[in-house]
Amino acid sequence: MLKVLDAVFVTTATKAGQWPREPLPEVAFVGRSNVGKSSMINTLAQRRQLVRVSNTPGRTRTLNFFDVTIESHAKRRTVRLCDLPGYGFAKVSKAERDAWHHMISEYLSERQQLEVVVSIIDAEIGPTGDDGSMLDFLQDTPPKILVVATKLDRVNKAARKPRLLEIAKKLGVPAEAVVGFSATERLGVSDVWNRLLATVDAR
Ligand SMILES: Nc1nc2c(ncn2[C@@H]2O[C@H](COP(=O)(O)OP(=O)(O)OP(=O)(O)O)[C@@H](O)[C@H]2O)c(=O)[nH]1
Ligand SMILES: [Mg+2]
Repeated sequence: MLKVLDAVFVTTATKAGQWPREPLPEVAFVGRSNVGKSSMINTLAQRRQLVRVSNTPGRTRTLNFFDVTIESHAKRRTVRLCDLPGYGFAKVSKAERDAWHHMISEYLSERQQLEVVVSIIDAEIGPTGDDGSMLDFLQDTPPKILVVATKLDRVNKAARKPRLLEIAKKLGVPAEAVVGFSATERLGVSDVWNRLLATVDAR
C-alpha cells in the first residue's frame, strides 16, 4: 500500500545556482512537450493541481521542484520530483531553444542527488526521434532511466500490452523496462512509485 502523506511545491529554477540545496533523492521527468509530464507528477502526488497542466504545448518553461512524502510498507520518505520543460516544441526561437537545451542538459548531467530520470513516451504515438535522442543522451549521464508510456487510456484495452512491447522493441530495451501509465485512468501509479522507491532505497 502506497500512501501520499504530503506534496508541496518547493521552487522554480532556470540555472544551477537556483537548484534547491537539501540533499533529498530526486526524480526528474522528461519527454516531448505536451506528452503529460506535469499530469504524471500530479497523479503520482495524488494532487489535482500541484503542477499546472494545459492544452497549450510548451507550458512548462522552468525546472519546477516538488517534495512528495510517501509511505509504503510502513516506511516513510520524502522524494523530490522535478518537472522539466518538454522538447520538440516548434514554436520557439532558436535562442530560446538553446537556452532550454542548456538548462536541461546541465541539470541532467550535473545534478548530484538525481537518482532517476523518468523518460515519458506517448503510448499512442510511440517513441519519436526526439525521444530516441533524449534516451541516447541519458545513457551517458549518472541517473537511472525509467521509461514510462503514458496516455495508455487512448489505446484500446486489447492493444495495450502489444503496444508496450512494441515501444520496448523500438527502444531496444527489455519488455519489463517499459511501464504503462495513464493520468486520466490512474493506470500504473503504484508500478511507477515502486520502481522509483526501489531505486531511491538502493542508494
Ligand atoms: N488522455 C490522456 N490525456 C492526458 C494524460 N496525461 C496528460 N494528458 C493531457 O495532455 C495534455 C498535456 O499534459 P501536461 O501534463 O501539461 O503535459 P506536459 O508534458 O507537462 O506539457 P509541457 O509542460 O507543455 O511540456 C493535457 O491536456 C492533459 O490533460 C493521460 O494519461 N491521458
Ligand atoms: Mg508541463
